Amino acid sequence: MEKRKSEQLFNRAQQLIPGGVNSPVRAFRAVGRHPFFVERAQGPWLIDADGNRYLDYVCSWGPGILGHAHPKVIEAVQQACEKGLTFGAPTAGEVELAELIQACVPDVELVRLVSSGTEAVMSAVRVARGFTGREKIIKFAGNYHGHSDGLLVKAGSGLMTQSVPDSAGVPAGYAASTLTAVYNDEESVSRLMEENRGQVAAVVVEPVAANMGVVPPKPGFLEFLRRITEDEGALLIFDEVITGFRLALGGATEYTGVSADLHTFGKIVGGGMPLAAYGGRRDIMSCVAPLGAVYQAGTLSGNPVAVTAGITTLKILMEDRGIYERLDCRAAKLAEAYRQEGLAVNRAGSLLSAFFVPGWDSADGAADRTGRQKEGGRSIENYEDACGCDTQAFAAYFNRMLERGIFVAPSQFEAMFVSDAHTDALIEMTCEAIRASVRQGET
Ligand code: HOZ
Repeated sequence: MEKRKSEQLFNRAQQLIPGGVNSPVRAFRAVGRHPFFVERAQGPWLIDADGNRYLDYVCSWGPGILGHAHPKVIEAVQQACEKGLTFGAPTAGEVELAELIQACVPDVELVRLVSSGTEAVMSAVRVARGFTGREKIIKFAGNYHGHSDGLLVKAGSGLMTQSVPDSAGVPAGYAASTLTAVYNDEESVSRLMEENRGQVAAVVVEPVAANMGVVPPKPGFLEFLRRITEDEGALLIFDEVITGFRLALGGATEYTGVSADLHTFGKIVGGGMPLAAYGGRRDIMSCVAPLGAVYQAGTLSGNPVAVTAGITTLKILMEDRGIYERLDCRAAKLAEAYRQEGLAVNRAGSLLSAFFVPGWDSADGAADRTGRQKEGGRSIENYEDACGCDTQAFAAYFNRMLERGIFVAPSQFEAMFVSDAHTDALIEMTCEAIRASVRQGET
């Protein structure tokens, strides 16, 4: 595999950009190699600066549900660009996107557009605090909600990849208002609620966790969160930056049947451009300025080009309801290939993770939301379980897949994303690569 141009770019990048990358996991440190630099992407393929082609299961960490550079999205974006890139004033597109989000997720009665998932969750938490007049929040170890100060506590994603539970630079006071519970463990939530009665503004959760690898909620867990937040006068925030429009058009609420008070969206909602959103119950969202006293603003919020990409993507998804079945079926085939090779697999729709668990017995089950794990069998249900994975074995597998031209996330703790551009033939090719890569590691 030719690497000269990517290596040269990485050398230059490291002179000026921390670690040579603009987001840590991209540095490939956890898999012991240097990153490739992308030149372009089309459908399921990424092409790097040296002309190598990779079948892409990172999909820009989630937005690429249609594959890269979908012709309809590109055409709409080109037309939008010709009208101007940013106005700092309202546009018809913002209204249309808000209407589409509401049509997909009816719980979202009022919605505000922002520019990143981090901003969406940070703002939703502020709204929850403003609405309830309380300061504390409960989050779950291994859930990742972006990099705002108060949410970088026992976070997943890049913090797990780098084995740092908390970021430096977060004032102790901020972290003190963030209480951490164990994902899928009702008792841990009840205990925190009891110890902090009347002080918890919200429980913020990834309804299907996808930043410690994919970890679906156990049956009844989200229902429990719904009940306990209602009983305690706290709000339930679904961080749907990954799950929104991916698990189903109606996101986690449609997929699990559980409603939240506030939802946050990113990735797919921006169709591959920097756009995110938060919204929910009208009475709660009415706290947001200029209606209410919770301030939140942004020069590029509702950017017209990003809005166009989002509208076009959502319309394609809405017009093709068969897409979710196709994605589910293809992801199931990948999951089965991993399972047959004796790995622990968690899957929810088109999100999946194969975990390299030391001593994993194929008689053990892996969790899916139907509670499919075998009686008495083990499964990856929370942060501690995920932390027990053999990251060296994962790294070796990652490299073997990449050498076969298949790009999965360069970390044990990120999801594998299936897009509509991953045809049945490509899925079959990937299953072959999985079999060969896993077996090669055993010899
Ligand atoms: N935090 C992102 C994955 N969960 C990584 C984003 C990126 O590196 O682009």
